[in-house]
Amino acid sequence: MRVSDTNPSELLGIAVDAADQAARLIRDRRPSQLTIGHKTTATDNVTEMDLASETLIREIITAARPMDRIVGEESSTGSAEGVKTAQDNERVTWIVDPIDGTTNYVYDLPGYNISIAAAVGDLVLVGVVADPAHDRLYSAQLGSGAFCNGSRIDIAGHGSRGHQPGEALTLDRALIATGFAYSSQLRLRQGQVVAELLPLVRDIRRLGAAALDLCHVASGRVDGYFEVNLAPWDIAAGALIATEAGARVEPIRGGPGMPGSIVAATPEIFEDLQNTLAQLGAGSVMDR
Ligand code: LIP
Repeated sequence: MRVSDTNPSELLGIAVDAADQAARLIRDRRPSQLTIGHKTTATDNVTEMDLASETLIREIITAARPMDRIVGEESSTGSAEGVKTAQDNERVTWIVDPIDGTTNYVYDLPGYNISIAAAVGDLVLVGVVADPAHDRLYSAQLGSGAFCNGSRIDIAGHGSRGHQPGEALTLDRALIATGFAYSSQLRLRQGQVVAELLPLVRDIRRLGAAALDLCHVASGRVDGYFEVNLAPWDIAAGALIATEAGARVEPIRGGPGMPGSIVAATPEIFEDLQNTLAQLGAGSVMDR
């Protein structure tokens, strides 16, 4: 299948519908007592609402496009390898995180979200992230810009929310988001990197959901974001939204390719952040 054989607007419509319905489901039908299971570690949780959300999203996509492939975090094909195998050039592959930020969801904190992307081969054509706690729906189509609730988001236009118009943004004034893996060994090394970064920036945020961290870069709610050891469904949609909003998005220098590592930032501070992370060895924490 060639990218030109697809209709990205159709894919975007399906992704928006699925994300919107799943957002209502997990927000409005949250049981008073969740059933909490665990995956890679005792704190890597999955709830019945992760599963219900993925089932609903699959039904909506399959009803509209029965021939497409779907890889979801909670399904049997939900592994980074599964995504790679599915991502061939013959069909559209949907990359779904039915609840990104499950820990936030378990604790009833805002920041959980639904992330849906559609790709042909390695090329992500559309991305949608729904943030039910704030009634925000972020969306992007490759080459057509990024939007939040239908309004264009553009870093060059809105800049950073923490700075006056015209004021230069430097790394020491930048608010940087990051996230931590579930493995305690890796968290120790990630914490060491953050300890060294903290005095060099305005402050650090750990908001708990990679897809939304990328949307926050897109909308100027943070100035930059980095993380390692993510999965394709954590970043597929958000990386497109951030890029289409004018952010720079790359693997961390010296680290593995995306989704093994990612740094996203407003262009004003991107190089500085990337160089600083490289000096701190942020991309290679998995090798140490
Ligand atoms: C989570 C991310 C979070 C990251 C965690 C995890 P989940 O996804 O969005 O930001 O730090 O390691 O990958 O498990 O909630 O879907």
